[in-house]
Amino acid sequence: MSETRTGLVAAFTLAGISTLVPTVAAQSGTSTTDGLIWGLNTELLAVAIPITVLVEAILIYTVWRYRAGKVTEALPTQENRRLEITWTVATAVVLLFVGVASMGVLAQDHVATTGDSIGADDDTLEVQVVAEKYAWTFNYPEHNVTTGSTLVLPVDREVRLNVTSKDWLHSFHVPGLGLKQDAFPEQANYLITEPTETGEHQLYCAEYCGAGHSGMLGTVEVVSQGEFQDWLDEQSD
Ligand SMILES: [Cu+2]
Repeated sequence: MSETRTGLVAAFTLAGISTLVPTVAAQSGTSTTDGLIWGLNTELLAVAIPITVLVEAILIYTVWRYRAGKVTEALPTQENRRLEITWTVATAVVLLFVGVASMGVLAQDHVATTGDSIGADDDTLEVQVVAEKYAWTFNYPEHNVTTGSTLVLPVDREVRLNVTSKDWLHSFHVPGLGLKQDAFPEQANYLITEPTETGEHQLYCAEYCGAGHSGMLGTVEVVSQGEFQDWLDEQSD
């Protein structure tokens, strides 16, 4: 009995230590969207890693404890109602946590925006993202500026991207900022985010759209607010 107890204590200790790992690895992200997604990832890992370690520890302990030569005959499992209730409730708690944590992130404007819902306020920068075979065009309607291939965004300011297409299905995908949205003809799909770090990110088309699909690339440049203003001024000259 004391051997079993020692094994369980060891398993729980390992599980406890492993929860520290994802906490240390947590990161704030390059945009509010990216931060929310990575935050959820970290939370889920904090639950998944201890469970993995616990199951592996019990498995290894069982293999060692009941190895050949020590116990000669396998015995049928006895009914244990308390144990069955425990693992049913524990599983339910874990699934509930995963569900609630995921919904908490998915329900946010900065992760999933549907239709023309939108919590965009007056200070939000509007950009129209137009996809066509095989290029991207960005239009800043408030500033009368239109550019191709490079989307320039100011840091620490909310931006609302109105993603659409001129011909058929494409998808606006910037993994570095945690952004992805389908582009459909005659339909506006929105993305709301706020870049929190300056830097350059690769833009991909993530919906197979024809022979030039693999070359349908672009760049997203996140610059300081001052640089953004200078860039806008340059464009309208
Ligand atoms: Cu495309």
